[in-house]
Amino acid sequence: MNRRDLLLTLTAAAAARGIRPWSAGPSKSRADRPVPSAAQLAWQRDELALFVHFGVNTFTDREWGDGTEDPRLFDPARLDAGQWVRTAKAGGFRTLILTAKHHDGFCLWPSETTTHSVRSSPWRGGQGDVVREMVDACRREGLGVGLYLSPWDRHEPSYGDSPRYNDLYARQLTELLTRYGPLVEVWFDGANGEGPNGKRQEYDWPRVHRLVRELQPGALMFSDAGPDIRWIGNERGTAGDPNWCSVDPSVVPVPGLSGDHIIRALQHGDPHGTVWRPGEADVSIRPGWFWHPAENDRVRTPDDLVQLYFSSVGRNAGLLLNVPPSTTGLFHEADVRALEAFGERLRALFADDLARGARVQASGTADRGHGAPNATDGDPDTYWSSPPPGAGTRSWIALEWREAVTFDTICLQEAIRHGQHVAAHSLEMLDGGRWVPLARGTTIGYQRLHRVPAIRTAGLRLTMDASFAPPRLSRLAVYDGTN
Ligand code: FUL
Repeated sequence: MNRRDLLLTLTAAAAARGIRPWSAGPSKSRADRPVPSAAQLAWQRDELALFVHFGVNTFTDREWGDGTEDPRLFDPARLDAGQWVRTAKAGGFRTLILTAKHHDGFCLWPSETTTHSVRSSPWRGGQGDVVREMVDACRREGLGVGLYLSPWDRHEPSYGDSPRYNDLYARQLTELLTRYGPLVEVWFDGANGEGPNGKRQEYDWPRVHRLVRELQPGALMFSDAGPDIRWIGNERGTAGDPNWCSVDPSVVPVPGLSGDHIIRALQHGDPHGTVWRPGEADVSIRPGWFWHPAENDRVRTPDDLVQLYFSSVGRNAGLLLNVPPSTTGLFHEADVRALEAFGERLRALFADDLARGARVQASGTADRGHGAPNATDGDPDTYWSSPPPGAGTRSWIALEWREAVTFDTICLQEAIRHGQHVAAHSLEMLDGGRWVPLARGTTIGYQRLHRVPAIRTAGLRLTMDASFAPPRLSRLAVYDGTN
């Protein structure tokens, strides 16, 4: 959709609901629009989480076990969760999310609910607990912990006998929620295969959600239906454009529904949505989620990982990158090298914000204390607050350098603590004393990254072309990724 069409669509859709985008005149108050919880805000600022798919599939070279796997297969000779955590840290990741149980039903912790677990394996003489080892390693290094408990369980005989299995699932979840201290994220998918008795399992999502809220009030729940973080609608690590954090909760009421309109809603969110539910883009560093020896030379390159960062975190989503340990219990050296190089690339790219050395001006400031320099002070909690523009005008913020600078990356952030409001924006650069178009985009949200061909200029101007409320910009940063 071109920009004119986008504006028309937004304006028409908004008018139908009594909300006027900013370019169409003064808007309703910001209070009408959703904002993140403190935990959601912290989650968005974390940006990167590492997914760890590990279990019996690692040893059978499969993606989905059928539940008949012998627990004695599980015997990672050199398991060291410290290596996972060190690698995650080197890559800039803030949280690790482990498959405590995948669809095959094998539990990586010694659950009281089943013998199909590490307890029946030779690993650590049956005394081991992978969840515990990962949690301890994360705590030592100050990283957050998340757990994935697959509802679909191909081993458990009660699966399909809905109330009975729901009780067992609640007990497993309770173990995970009570034994390991605070969790950042609890990860659910909607996979819902047929039970051994041919019956379809009806999951009790309200019960699951209540349990998490009660036992881990600070944890965020992920699924395609949220309620706190939504799936981004694909497993390619690419958020939609635009990507709103707000959603209409009636479109995806429970996990596991399918349909084009649902995928669209997950990809883009809804600018008129009443609920704040940011998107998370899950993708694997290899073709599969689990480790397969044949894929050791198919690990994503650092360039490719940086590209994923731009298409997810650079489009207002979180990135959940899967890195599967091998049968040794360690990340393979190819994955470690790629993650370390990825971390170095990002650190180098974002090391020197050229906006810090620029003079910054804006079309206006709504109130004292929220002036334009707040957008370039590097503090995510301060912001430039624009007053509502007069009729026919748009608000802008501009950087001017005494001497021309070279850059190819521009980072924009809204102060999302106060909501996501910008629907369209454009960037211009100074060329021979005139402002000429450089790039344009739709919404901003937590973060919108623009990559442009490297340019040399003494000025950059951001104009807000449409917004649902006067915008608050916490960040306008400029980087040179060419060296
Ligand atoms: C899906 C599963 O079926 C895949 O095996 C993988 O775990 C992916 C992250 O979620 O629902």
